[in-house]
Amino acid sequence: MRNAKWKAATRAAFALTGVGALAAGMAMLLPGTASAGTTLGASATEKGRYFGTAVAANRLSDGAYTTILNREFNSVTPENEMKIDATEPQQGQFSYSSAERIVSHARSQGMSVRGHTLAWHSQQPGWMQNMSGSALRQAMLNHVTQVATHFRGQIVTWDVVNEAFADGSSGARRDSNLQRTGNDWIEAAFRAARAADPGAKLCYNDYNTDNWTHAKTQAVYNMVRDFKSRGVPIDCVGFQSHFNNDSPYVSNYRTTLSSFAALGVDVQVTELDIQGASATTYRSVVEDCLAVARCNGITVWGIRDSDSWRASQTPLLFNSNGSKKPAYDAVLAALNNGTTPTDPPTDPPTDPPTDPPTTPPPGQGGCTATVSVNQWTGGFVATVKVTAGSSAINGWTVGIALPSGATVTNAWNANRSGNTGSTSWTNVAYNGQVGAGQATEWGFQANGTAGTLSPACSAR
Ligand code: 9MR
Repeated sequence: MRNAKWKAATRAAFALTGVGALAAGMAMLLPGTASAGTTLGASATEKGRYFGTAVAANRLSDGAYTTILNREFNSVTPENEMKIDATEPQQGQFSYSSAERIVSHARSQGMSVRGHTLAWHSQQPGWMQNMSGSALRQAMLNHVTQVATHFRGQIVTWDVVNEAFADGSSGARRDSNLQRTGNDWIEAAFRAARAADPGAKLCYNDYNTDNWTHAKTQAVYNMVRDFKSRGVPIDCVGFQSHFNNDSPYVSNYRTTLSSFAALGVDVQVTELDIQGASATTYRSVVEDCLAVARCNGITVWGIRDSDSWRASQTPLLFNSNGSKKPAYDAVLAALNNGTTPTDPPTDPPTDPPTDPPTTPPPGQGGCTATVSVNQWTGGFVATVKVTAGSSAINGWTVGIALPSGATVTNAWNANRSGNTGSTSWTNVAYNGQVGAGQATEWGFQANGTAGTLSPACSAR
């Protein structure tokens, strides 16, 4: 339901985005015309994603800024205007004018809006900083309810809770006045947000959660897994992805995104900036997102370097004078070159075949399936990896015998037949074609105990 709405919103955003996107959209419909977009938003839309930026309300009067914004982006995140200090400066007195300037600009341009953020230890107004215990818990829940209700229907995704885990090796929650109200403050915030705006996707958002081996990443992963197993309403995880020399991009970023996605949540790159704006690193981030079917979109944290919270690191896609940097070209090329997750291209491939003539026909090299299980008391998530053998495959079927008592409750990136006993799984439209030696991942969640699962793969 939310996914359908999301896609409709994305399509609407595409249809309404500025002139460049419209031109690209029309080009896409003309037979025989290359479908590569010419703006970040149009190209991302062709891949079923959005491309967004943080926006500051006080910059909307800068014509150079809005020209780039309207041309290139189809999603916006208010950089500061929806934070607690901005929206409830005095307890019980709500102030939405700056946020609404951004929302109405976005609406006039057909852009979607990510709401940021309903509950956070930082940028609290003075009255909240001074609160504790059940009074603070109540005030926090009231804030979530009021703000999410006010914007109901206008926000595609909310960052419900921001930055609740500690840095370093502890894997612990960050100490804060909110955390001291009880460990369940995060799930309470998510429940309040769902009740207030049932149509919005609800995200947990954090930084330094990019490296799969880091304790903080694992701690957030464990929380999301726990939330999914207990029915806490969480739909997505935001990876801020502020990359710099102290916290660099790492090649296991894709593993991080896909591992979270395998829990049954969407993943989004929410505040991307890269110290020095390496074109190679920007390209890698885009490729990693495109490689994960549930990576919905990418938001950069500002438009021009001069708009950045870290301007001296020149971390963005546009120079301070508004010109495109090499990183911009790399991002656009990566978006245009990427594989399409939902609508496989129908044009014949233009690259000459690279397989040697001795390669067996599709499917004859077979496939293998391996499964990794995350088990908790009463349920588990199984992540299944299908790897093509010595030739490319056009489709796959995996049989998995579940032990008695195990019942599948939901699945992603595969079609299912049966949810107990002998289950059979086949590819969906976008992940049946797998190159020789390449792999694709899908998964399911189930009640009960997995035991040892022995998947059997057959290829077409
Ligand atoms: O970019 C924001 C900057 O203008 C503010 O001064 C700062 C105050 O905390 O917040 C910045 O945005 C942060 C975001 O809300 C959460 N993740 C880290 C971002 C950069 O600090």
